[in-house]
Amino acid sequence: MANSLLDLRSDTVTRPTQAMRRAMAEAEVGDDVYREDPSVNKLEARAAEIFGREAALFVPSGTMGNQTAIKVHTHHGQDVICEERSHIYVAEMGTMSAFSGCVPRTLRAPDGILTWNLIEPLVYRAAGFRSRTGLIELENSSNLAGGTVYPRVVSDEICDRAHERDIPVHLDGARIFNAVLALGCSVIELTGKFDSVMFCLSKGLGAPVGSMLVGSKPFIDNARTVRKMLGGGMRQAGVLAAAGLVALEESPKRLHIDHENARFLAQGLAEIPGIKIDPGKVVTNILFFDVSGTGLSSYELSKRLAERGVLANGTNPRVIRMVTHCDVNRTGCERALDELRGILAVAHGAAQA
Ligand code: TLP
Repeated sequence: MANSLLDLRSDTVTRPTQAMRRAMAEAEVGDDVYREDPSVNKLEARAAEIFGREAALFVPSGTMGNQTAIKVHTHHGQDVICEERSHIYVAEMGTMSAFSGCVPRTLRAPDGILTWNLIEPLVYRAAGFRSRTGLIELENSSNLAGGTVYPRVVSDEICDRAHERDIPVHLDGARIFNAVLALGCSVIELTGKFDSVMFCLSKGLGAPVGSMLVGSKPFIDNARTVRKMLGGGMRQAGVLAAAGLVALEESPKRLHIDHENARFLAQGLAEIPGIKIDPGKVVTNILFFDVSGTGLSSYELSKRLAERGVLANGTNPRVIRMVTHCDVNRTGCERALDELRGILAVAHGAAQA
């Protein structure tokens, strides 16, 4: 990997494996809008089985999966309670308002992990005075809070209390297999109480395209209609589903490598003067670190890293995010740390001269 580009910007950058490419080339296909694509049908059946649900739906992206779920669960004018760093609020282009007519009711939780105690004061179900709570949304792992995870008791309690009030709960499980690994439980144990779950075949699982929505049969029937409204009826999508099936069966087995590499990076970063990170908080494949003590902004540091072939995004002027994935190995992580040390040595040398 010495001279090649090392891409730590996201786990969305992975390239399909040989097995995925072979499966894509050989995929049986049909028109999925007629529900005649055998590869899509197989993927949906398998996803439903793994999540212990009645049905599943293949969607082009995590964003479409989340926004489809919001549309199915809510009515115009309702609130969606979510954490202030949640992807549905920060990075889905205001679609919950533009498409579903909902108001994001956000709050900040330590490490991005909401609890029922934090949520309860925001819940409003009576008619007449305020917009009503239409949906609660959790994200596990919580991307922009640093890949943190919801302990099962916490998310179970939120679902139970919400259901007592007839409020549905949607899970953005873009990286649910990372969360499951970090928590040491099964997918069904961790997600069983949610009304709907979105998870990504791309990202950590390495498929080139695609996400899944899982839930009850009536929910998925409605979601299929909404997916078409959004232009997500994909016809011969079996070429993509075939890669997704390989990702679903094979990739969860190797995610521990990404978690180990993220921890290794975090420990190395913590030893670099001027960089702040708590390696103890890095439990999945995402890490954020504060570079303000280095004398360089995150953007300047990212730029200098890129000049040395290491890509990592500044998320605000002080903070850089790195994400490990199947196209990054331990040597790559060592290289990222070496390049960072080299850049800072040059910068500090220049400052002293
Ligand atoms: N996350 C991307 C960016 O959009 C921030 C990334 O690089 O991490 N939910 C979560 C928790 C996500 O992190 C993402 C993508 C999505 C949903 C959306 O998935 P896509 O990109 O498939 O629409």
